[in-house]
Order: sequence, then C-alpha cells, then structure tokens
Amino acid sequence: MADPFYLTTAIHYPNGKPHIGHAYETIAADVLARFHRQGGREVRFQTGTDEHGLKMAQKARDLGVTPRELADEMSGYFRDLFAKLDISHDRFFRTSEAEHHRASQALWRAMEANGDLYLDRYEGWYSIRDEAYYDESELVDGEGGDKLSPQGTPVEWTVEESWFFRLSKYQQPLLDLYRERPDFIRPESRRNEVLRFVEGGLRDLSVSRTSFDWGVKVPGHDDHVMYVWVDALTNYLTGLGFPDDTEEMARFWPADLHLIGKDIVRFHAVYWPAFLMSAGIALPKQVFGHGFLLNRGQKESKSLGNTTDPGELADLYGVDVLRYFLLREFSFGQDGSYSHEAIVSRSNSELANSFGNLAQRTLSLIFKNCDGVLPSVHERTAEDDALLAHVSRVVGKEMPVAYADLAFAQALEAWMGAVFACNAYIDAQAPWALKKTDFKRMETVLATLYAAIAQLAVAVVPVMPGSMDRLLGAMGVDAHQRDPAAILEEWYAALAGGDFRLAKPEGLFPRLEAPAQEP
Ligand code: ME8
Repeated sequence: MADPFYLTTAIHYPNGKPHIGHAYETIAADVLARFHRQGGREVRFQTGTDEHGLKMAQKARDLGVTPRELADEMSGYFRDLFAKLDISHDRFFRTSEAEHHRASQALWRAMEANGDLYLDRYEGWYSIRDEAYYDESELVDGEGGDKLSPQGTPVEWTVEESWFFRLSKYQQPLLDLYRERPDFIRPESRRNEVLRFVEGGLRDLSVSRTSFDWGVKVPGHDDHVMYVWVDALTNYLTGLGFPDDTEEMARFWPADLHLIGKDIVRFHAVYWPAFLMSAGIALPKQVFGHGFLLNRGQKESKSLGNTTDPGELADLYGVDVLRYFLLREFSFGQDGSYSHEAIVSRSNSELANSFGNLAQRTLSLIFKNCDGVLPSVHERTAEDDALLAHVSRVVGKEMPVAYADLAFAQALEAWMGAVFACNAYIDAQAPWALKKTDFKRMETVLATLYAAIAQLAVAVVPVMPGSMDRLLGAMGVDAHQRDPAAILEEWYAALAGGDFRLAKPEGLFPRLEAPAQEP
C-alpha cells in the first residue's frame, strides 16, 4: 500500500457557529490531503470539534441548555459547513464520544505511571476564553486598567485543587527536540517564539479542574475532570483507535502534520510533545502554525462577535472561488486581511478573465471549427514546445514542491504564470484566424492548448475540486487520466485517439460583482 500520510486540523470549539478562520484552516488542510491523494499516498485526514471545558459549560449555562445539547447543535454547523466547502476529511471527530474518554484516560494513566502527575493546589490567572493559565509577567493592561491575557482576553484569579503535570522536567528534552528536528515547528518565526518560551523555563502545568464536571474524568478521582487541552490534544490519537487499535496506530502514527493556527502553537509544540514523551509515544513529525485571517484588518472571533459566516461567502461567490481566494491571496504562515472587493477582484481577474476565458475560447473553437473532435497534431513549432514545457514544469515540478511545502500561494502563483503563458500563446497564434488560411496549423495550436489547459486543471483539482472536475469531465479526461506528471504530447495523443466528442462548452467562472453593501 502507498505511503501513509496522517494530517489533522485543530478541533474547533463549538461554542458558537464556525467562522472564517475555521474555514481557512480546514480548506488548507483539505488541499493538502487532496494533493497527497493525487500523488498516490494513503491519506488520513481528521478534523472535528473540541467539546469540553469551562468555556463550553459557561456558554451552555448562559443559553439555558446542557453542554451536550450545545455541542450537538453547534458541531452540526461545523459538519454542514465542511460538507458545503467540499472538505474531504476521513474522520470528523467529537471529543464527547465515549471512546475518546477511554483514550484520554489511557494517556493519563501512562503519564501517571511515568511519575509525571501529582496532586497540589493551584492559584493563578485563568482566562476562560483561552482555557489557559498565564503568568503574572505575561499579562497586559486593558483599557479600563483591568488585567488581560497576552491574547487580550479577560483573566480571573483562580484557586483550586489540581493535578499537575511535570512539564518542568521536559524543558531540556524539548529544547533537544527543537534542535535535532528544526522542521518540527514551522514556520521559522513560530519556532523562534516557542524556543524563547521554553528557554525561559517551564513550570509544571495544572491539568485537572474541580469547579465543573463537563469533561473527561481523571481516572480514580471522579471529582476532577481533565484540563480541556489534555483531552483535546489526545483526539489525534483517539482518531486512530488508540489505545486498542495497534494496527491503525502503527500505520498512521506519528502524524505527519498537525495544521493549526498561530495562537495554539504553544499547546502543540510544548505541551503535546511533553505529554507524548511522558507516555512513551512517538512525536508527530511537524506542527505548522498558520496565520490569522483578519476582516479588513480586524481580528474576527466568536467572543468578539464580528464574525463572517463562511457558508454565506461560499453561497455568494462559489465554493471554489472562496477556496482559491483564501489560498492564493495570503502567504500561508502569515496573517492576511480580506474583504469582499478582494475576493471579487481576484476571482474576476484570475479565474474568470484568465483561466476561464482561456478554456472557453479554446473549447469553443474546437466545438465550432472541428465539430467537437479533438484536433490532430501536425508539425509542432518551437512556440508549441515552449508552452508545453512551461506547463509541464509548473504542473509536474514547481506546484508539487510548493504544495508539499504548504506554500499554497506560491503554487498558485506559478499556476497563474502558466495560464498567462497560454493566454499570450493563444493571442500570438490567433487560431481563430487560421481556419481558412492554415487549417492544420489551427489544429496543432488548439491541440497544444487543449493539452495545456487539461494539465493546468489537473494541477488545481486539490484547490478547486468541484469546478475542475466539471471542466475535466467536459474535456473527456476521466479520473484515472488526471496525472500531474503526464508527458503531455503522449498523453494528448492517447486522448485524441479515442472517440470522445466535445459538447458545447459552458462558462466556468462567472464574472462577479462586489455587493453594493457589505452583507
Ligand atoms: O483553538 N484565522 O479551537 P478554535 C485563522 N479547540 N485561523 C483561525 C482564526 C482566524 N481568524 N481564528 C481561529 C481551538 N483560528 C481549540 C483547538 S486542538 C487540539 C484544540 C484557528 O475553535 C485556530 O488557530 O478556537 C485553531 O487552529 C482553529 O482555528 C480552531 O480554533
């Protein structure tokens, strides 16, 4: 069987409806999953909802429902959104599932058996929104003089009996890990942040709560529930059937990539490897902390109430337009600011005017001038060869390297470069003028464009699965013929040798108008 690839997103807090950040992260993960499947790897892609903790318990109380009722309802919105956005996860995980409680308890017992858990009293500044304790030194002053966490959320002085994890013991092993595996945390800027944090010294971590009971019970101490981050991180193991399914674990663990946002890198790159070392479980290969999406420069969050419904954006502009925009517009590790105008302008200039128009012009000419029969190649010129070489280089080399490296914007930039080259070629060759003067040359030009367009469509199937599947279907390219590494001349000869006939082509990406008023 092919090389396994285990990829996870963060599991999302279902204390409100999904926002654009959730869509962004999950779409990026989906593109990577589809890319690796296209390359023949056996992908396991997991996402889901993180349902325990004080934040969920409080939100449910405010709404007059039980935490489970809240989780059931909200988790449904995430599932529906991911279906709408064409997310191809293999598993949608919910931490309230019974098997997850067993897995978290198994991890706990392994850490306890290693002597890393002890009971004590905790006093400290706790932020409910972040579900995290902070050091006095990390706090910042709010506008009204009150203390805020480094994320800008309110903190409360909290005192409780708590189990502790001996995080301090793992300071040196963690520093060794970052040094020996420089790719463990990406991008570089996040790695440096984590390094500085760990070098500054690690205190033992409070890992249980007694003030509420919505969580996984601490084994042997029913009055304690685990700190939500302990059970949340364990989801990556439970999804593989930990601790019982040793076959799945052997196949997919360690995870190849935990894809998460920059605000939770500390949990994934410090606490999680420490828990795993303690329990004697192999460490994931990489943690990537992507940037944040800002709405016209402002942070969106459920707690602040300025969120955009990503499902509405998809309805307004099209799922694939949204997917393309989110990956094309921003460098993946960095923050990005989006607006309706930016989506419309990117889609119109690149998808409608450049790629869509190229496909429409080419397919219409074949439909009209060749009765839909794929034209034969006669003599190729240096221009034809140069175009095919450009497309093959981009699709067969540059884009796969960039995708694998999570450099999505770079992959799509190279793609656009090849689309521009095709447009320059069609304008220079002007096949519409050749019908009467040199029919054979017209055929060769259209055949060259056909091969180039099909291959460019194959290259963005991971980003725009729905529309590229429609286009490739209309072009007679079946799923098994979609190979980014194909030798285009041979590939086209085989396709044109069949009995496929092109139907009247339909527009791929309509021109969009920016809404007069923000919806
Ligand atoms: O943090 N732009 O859940 P969450 C981009 N349950 N990404 C964003 C974002 C934005 N504006 N806002 C949030 C949690 N994210 C925990 C994770 S994992 C074991 C537990 C990202 O619903 C955020 O960084 O607050 C995180 O990766 C994901 O969305 C879920 O955030």
